[in-house]
Amino acid sequence: GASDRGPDHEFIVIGAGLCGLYALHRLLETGRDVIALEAHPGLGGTWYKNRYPGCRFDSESYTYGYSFSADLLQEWDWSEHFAAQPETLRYLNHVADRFHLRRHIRFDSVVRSAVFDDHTSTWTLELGDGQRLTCRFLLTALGLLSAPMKPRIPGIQSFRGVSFHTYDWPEGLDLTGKRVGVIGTGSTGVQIIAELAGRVAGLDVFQLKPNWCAPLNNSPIGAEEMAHIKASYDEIFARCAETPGGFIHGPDRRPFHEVSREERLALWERLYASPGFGIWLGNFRDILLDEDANREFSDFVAGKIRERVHDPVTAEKLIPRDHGFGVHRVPLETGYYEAYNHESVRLVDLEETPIVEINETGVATSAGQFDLDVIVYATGFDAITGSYDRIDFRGRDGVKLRERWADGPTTYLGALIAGFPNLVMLGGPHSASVATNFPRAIETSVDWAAHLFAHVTDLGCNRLECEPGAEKEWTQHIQDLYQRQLLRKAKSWFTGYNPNIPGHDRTRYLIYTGGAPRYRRELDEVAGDGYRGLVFSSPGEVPHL
Ligand code: NA7
Repeated sequence: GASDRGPDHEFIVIGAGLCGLYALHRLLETGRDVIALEAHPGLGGTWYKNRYPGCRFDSESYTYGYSFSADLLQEWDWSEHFAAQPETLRYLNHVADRFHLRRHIRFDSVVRSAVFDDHTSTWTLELGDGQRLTCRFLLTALGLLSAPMKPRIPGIQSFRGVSFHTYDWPEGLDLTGKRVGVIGTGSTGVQIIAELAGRVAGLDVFQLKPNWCAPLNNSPIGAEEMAHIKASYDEIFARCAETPGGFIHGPDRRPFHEVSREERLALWERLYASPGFGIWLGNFRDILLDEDANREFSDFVAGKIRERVHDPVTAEKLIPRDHGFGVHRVPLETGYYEAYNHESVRLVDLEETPIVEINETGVATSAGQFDLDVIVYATGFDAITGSYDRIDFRGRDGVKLRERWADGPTTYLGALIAGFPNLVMLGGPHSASVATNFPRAIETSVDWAAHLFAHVTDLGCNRLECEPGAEKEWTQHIQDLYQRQLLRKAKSWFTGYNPNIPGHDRTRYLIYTGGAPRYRRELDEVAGDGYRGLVFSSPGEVPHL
């Protein structure tokens, strides 16, 4: 625990990805004593770990950079509208160097446990190597998709070839001449499949269920266009601030049924040919709320799939039947559907012919054996709460967070947890960072937390926590917000569904679905109300809640 001299640090941030880096910068800027602990040998989180071929943004590059520094915006050039992973990782390293963050990051530091001491109001962290560190305030920037999940398939250990989860793509792996199997067709699988098709000896895609994908329509950014973007950053960020998703794409709020079929089709053709998430987030709002509107648009996209995939049987298998467009995260693609026109690419429909086992030489389905040199598990993550479950968080009275959250997260504002004083989640469950343009949302969360800490200091306090009633109300609010949306029925990581985790086979309310502007308003109102629902206390006193 903390000694008489107080904790080792005033603040510890867990994670040095996009969110942790900004939190570090923001606290250092105001003269705080802070370090970040990063599990991996390098910074960048998602962009450090995901190195699979084809990995790139679905956010416009120039809406993904940090907005806090005008100088940074003016000096950084993006090479493409949707930059590939190496460029984003370079960007984050540039930011770390530019703002002298690196020396405040401790790499290779996996946090195993975090235990709150009620008497000293401090947190004690235990690292993978057994080292202990104490801090007054603990900030979590753990990432939304940082706990990879391999499938539970019999015999998975017996495969003699190379196999790995997409999160752990081996460096320097050469796939030339190899027979590759990809299991999983979410955003990650879709990017990999499109990239590898025709470049390997054989590509077998093992599809549990298809997703609705749409064209990314990426293109390079030339010098002139970059200059124009730099001159427009104020408008770009103002636009992102007003849309629910934090993108430049905002919904068309005209009632769907009042717009003629002709006009709808014209809009859809335009969106299908336009870059980025416009087709999802710049479409009629009703498509995500109304079954009929959703069906009509889904039929439109199904028509596109049929046009792009030559073999009609394969095309039908690629069209989702169990959910409509946009209720899952929409993978954006470049040539994904055309991948299936290559002779060397086979689609294995696991609903029709399930996997029986993985054996020494490949994957056995009920239709027979698929011999492979490499198996890629593109099977996703224990999303949003998985990274929290991997750390043994203990709050007041030894309460375990894992147990508190067994049926789904409970939070206040997606930032605080009752019974876990001095812990502030940045971009955690129930915040708007999930399912929106992540950097825009985490700037909101980090800025709000920074103001909160300034408030604590002004009060001369060293402890903050939220009232259980406030947490209860917010958690209910999260559930209520889901009810308006078609995505409430989705079986994807948006609703905490995961076929590989026992018990995650029903809806868990993980994300704030009220849109980023409303989320920001709710945070601002709480702050303006003297931090309604929060209790502050001074050294020596323990509040009674
Ligand atoms: P996702 O979107 O969770 O996709 C995982 C995929 O793996 C999805 O197609 C799953 O099918 C499939 N899956 C999961 N378990 C299995 C098993 N056991 N057998 C076969 N197939 C399986 O993860 P991604 O990495 O693609 O994307 C994550 C996010 O990263 C993405 O949304 C972006 O925001 C960035 P299912 O859908 O369950 O039928």
